[in-house]
Amino acid sequence: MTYENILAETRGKVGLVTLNRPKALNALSLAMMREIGKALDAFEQDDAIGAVVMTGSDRAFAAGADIRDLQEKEFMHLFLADFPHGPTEGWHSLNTMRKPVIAAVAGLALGGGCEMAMACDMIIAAENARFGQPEIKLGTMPGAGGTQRLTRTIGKAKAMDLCLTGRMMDVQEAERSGLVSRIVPVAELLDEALKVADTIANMSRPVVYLVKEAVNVSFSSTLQEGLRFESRAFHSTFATEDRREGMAAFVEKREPQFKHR
Ligand code: DAK
Repeated sequence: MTYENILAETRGKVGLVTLNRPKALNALSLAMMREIGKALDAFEQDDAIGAVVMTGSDRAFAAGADIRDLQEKEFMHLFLADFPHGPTEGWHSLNTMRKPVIAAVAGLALGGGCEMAMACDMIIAAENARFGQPEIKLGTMPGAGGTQRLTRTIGKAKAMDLCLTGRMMDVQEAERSGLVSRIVPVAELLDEALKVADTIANMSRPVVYLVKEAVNVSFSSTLQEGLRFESRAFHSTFATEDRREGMAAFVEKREPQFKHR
């Protein structure tokens, strides 16, 4: 399938979504968000794909929601569409998909761009990456996770600092704060992200789903509830063929052949 604002392709078992509005620093137009949603849905449904990488250009992952799109919007439109969570708005797929999504971020990840990266399952960042929630400078505020995912990830002090001043943080600060899992040179970003995604895609898919779900449960549960969920999920891996294969392969000193069953 071809799109106007993104490129969607496969690299082996990995789906790759590249945001492709370079002149607008990949500002997330509504059309682009819908295309992202469609591409993610297609990868989610494709049995040959085990993980997804989402990336932008060397200069910008995404400089936020497209301000020109937002400029004319009124309360009632946003409310009735449940923007950005409504099923047609693209974010929906990112929030609900079971296959892991890696954000490979170079350059700017601002506003909705930072929020989209945080909605992914991990962020691998290039040395030139910068993150921020500058909405306050536009007289509005983050609306897709900037006050929630960011605070849970980097803590109240830094989240307040970023959301109230609109300043950007560089990649070192982002890594120190726990927002970014790895920092790599710009030229190596995509290869590294694809390599990590390929590693995940070669694991047992049902177990990958369980791990992702369990980590995400920690955001919405008490520790007791989360530990209970985790132990039940762990028990259920013993109902898979892949768990049997993984342990047999270890004992027999060979690579496991997971069948995603
Ligand atoms: N929207 C539209 N166009 C943008 C853009 C954006 N967010 N960011 C950059 N561009 C465009 C610029 O207009 C310019 O276009 P031309 O003038 O060449 O046509 C081109 O990209 C290059 O930008 P600059 O010339 O400004 O480049 P600089 O290097 O000088 O500056 C910059 C880069 C990123 C610092 C600057 O462009 C900038 O401040 N951009 C705006 C960043 C920003 O404020 N982002 C947050 C947008 S608000 C919601 C959920 C989510 C959201 C909202 C609501 N609800 C649930 C209701 C999300 C909101 C946002 O993300």
